[in-house]
Amino acid sequence: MTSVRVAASTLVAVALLAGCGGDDEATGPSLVSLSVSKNGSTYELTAPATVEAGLAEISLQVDTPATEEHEAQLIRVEGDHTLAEALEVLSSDEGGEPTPPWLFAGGGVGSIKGGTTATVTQMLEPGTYYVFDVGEGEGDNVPSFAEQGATATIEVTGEAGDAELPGADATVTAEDYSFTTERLVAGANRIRFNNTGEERHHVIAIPYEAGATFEDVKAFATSDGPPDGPPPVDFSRALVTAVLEGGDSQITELNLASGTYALLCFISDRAGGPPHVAMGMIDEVVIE
Ligand SMILES: [Cu+2]
Repeated sequence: MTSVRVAASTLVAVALLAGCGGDDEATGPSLVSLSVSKNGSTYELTAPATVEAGLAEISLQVDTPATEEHEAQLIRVEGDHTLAEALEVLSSDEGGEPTPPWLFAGGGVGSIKGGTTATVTQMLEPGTYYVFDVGEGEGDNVPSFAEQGATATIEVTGEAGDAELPGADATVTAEDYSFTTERLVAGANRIRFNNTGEERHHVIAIPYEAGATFEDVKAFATSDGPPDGPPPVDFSRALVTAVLEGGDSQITELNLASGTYALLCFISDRAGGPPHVAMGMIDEVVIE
């Protein structure tokens, strides 16, 4: 009882300090809590049914074995397109087909290991969003976790306003078709990931294996046939952000070790075609 009364009086004090109980400025970003869990042989993704438009802090909690990697990619749709339609587009995307004009990447939380959580901060425009765990288990041609049930729908309501993203320590900028980075260091980097291009991009950061060169990594990442020899990068330590449309940004975290990383994008143009890595969207960054 005491804590409830303290909380209530704190709210009154905050409202008085804000000068106006209904002031939007005092409410801060919308908190969007997502979680993925394993339910027998299927997966479940929970999300709030509605969220206020504007600045949003989106967190993902993954309650699965640590050997699995999960993510929460937001997809915004225009018009009356169902979750099943959007999922079908995403599930067949590997062929590099054109993206329908009603489907947009909406950010979200990139890949994280089971038993961990991650948070991003970004703007949410009003509209219908579907959340898909586009990760998948080991093996070829396995269904994504989204195809095994890890999906949700969020209606974003109201006006987006013009709030600014909070500050970050470092930046990673994707354009068509390259990356630039500023101030990345060993350890936990709170980064601003900017997509200043026209196309959709994400960033995948993968550490080099000892002795690997940029030429080795480039040859491996762009080879058509099966690569010969062991990979020059350590996929088990890959870091993956969510996909953003051109012009969008989000604040996220990259936990880097010292060493050399390849930065890659595997998304294709809206018009279809090869993944961007095959168009030269691969760079390296040395972390100290
Ligand atoms: Cu790209």
